[in-house]
Amino acid sequence: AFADPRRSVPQAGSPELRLLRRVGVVDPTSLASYREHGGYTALARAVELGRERVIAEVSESSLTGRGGAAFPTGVKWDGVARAPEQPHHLVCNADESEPGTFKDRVLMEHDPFGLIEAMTVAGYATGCARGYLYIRGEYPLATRRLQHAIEQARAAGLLGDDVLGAGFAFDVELRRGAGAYICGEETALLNSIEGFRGEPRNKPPFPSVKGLFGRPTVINNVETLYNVLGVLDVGGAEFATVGGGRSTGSKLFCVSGAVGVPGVYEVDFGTTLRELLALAGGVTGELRTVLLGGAAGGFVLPDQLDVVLTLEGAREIGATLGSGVVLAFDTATDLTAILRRIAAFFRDESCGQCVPCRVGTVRQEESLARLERGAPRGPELVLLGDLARVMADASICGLGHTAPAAVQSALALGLLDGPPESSPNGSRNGKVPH
Ligand code: L3W
Ligand code: SF4
Repeated sequence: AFADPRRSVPQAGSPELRLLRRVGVVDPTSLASYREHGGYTALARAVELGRERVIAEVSESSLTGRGGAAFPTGVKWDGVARAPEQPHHLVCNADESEPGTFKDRVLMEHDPFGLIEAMTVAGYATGCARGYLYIRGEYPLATRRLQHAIEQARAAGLLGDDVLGAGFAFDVELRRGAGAYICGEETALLNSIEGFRGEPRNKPPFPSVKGLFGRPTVINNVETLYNVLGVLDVGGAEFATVGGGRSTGSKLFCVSGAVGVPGVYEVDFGTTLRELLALAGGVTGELRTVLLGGAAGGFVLPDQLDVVLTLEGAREIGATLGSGVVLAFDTATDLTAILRRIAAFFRDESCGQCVPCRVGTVRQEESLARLERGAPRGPELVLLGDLARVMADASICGLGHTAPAAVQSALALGLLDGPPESSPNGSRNGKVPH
């Protein structure tokens, strides 16, 4: 039901820039079908341009990472391409686990060759002979289709020792996760591939300097890599004309909750949240709030629906686009129960390596439970604010940094019972001051 190309509605740019253009159109089990629908033109173009020019095109496109942190892809690729230590490694982070996300699954299940081609382009440009595709264990169909696509590509000389007969080697190895959210954190993922416990490493050094097996490593989200195909098909300059600022190209959003037609929607950066909700069939019932950016994101009020969906626009209202989660809640929703569920999720998924997160996620959930039972708000809000600050300041990784975000956002916007009030630590909409 999610695989409907009509949900791809970018307003500007060439059709080649549509991430969902092959979804529901191409036969995902057939390399011939993929080629009939524009497959492998980007790799051919990459080889024609040469490594440096490919990275220049990606830099010119201003493409940023779609996993949530929006780091410039060109900068990442350039760093690894220039690193003197060998070998270089490529990793695709397909451990899509943020509650409310399912966009990468749609791409991988319905256009698997696209990801293999995009990884090959990335490997070629950055000098990696081996790519690891780390996929969420709960995605069996995507795993089967990708494995099949890898085998087909190998048989056709599109992976292997001499890709396209162009004199470079590249191959892809699939690795399956085992159900831990934390393995989507890039350094925990690297540890998991290496056979160690999935615990995050301290950063820096960033993976581009010291990553998989201690070597320079490019690690990109699935959606980021699909964008590279469009960059090469139309050129970085044209890609950059869609959207603007740090938000170029289109973006996939996973819209769910109190909307008429939940699913994955592709829109240009710059579309408003109101327009996106309308595309998804509109809000069913009376809207209470929208959670933007997932469990690590922030809430948006009904009078903020004209927020422009760009990195910059989201930041203006103290929110984040994260990995593209849009979760609508109507007035019948028990938001305290939702927040407790989010808190329980982070408590479950904390790897336990550092104290602020291991203890903080437990204390946060306990406090929300007391609030739910009607405990006086004042002391609980002070405690929740203190916990948020400590977790943001002293946790090792993004899970601990962002575990209090939704709770702080809800409190700051007065979404829980009681009159609207600011969080006692001065935070606003989930942004914890350092
Ligand atoms: C070289 C530097 N590289 C940063 C690289 C870094 C990483 C990327 C972003 O993600 C997000 C959060 C949530 N030289 C560098 C550098 N890099 N500085 O850029 O890095 P960073 O550390 O800012 O963020 P992060 O920890 O990788 C945090 C989101 O992740 N999140 C959940 C996401 C879930 C999904 C999903 O399920 N599909 O994506 C939870 O926190 O939005 O913004 O590659 O190495 N100087
Ligand atoms: Fe583990 Fe949480 Fe510390 Fe991250 S912040 S390393 S998930 S305990």
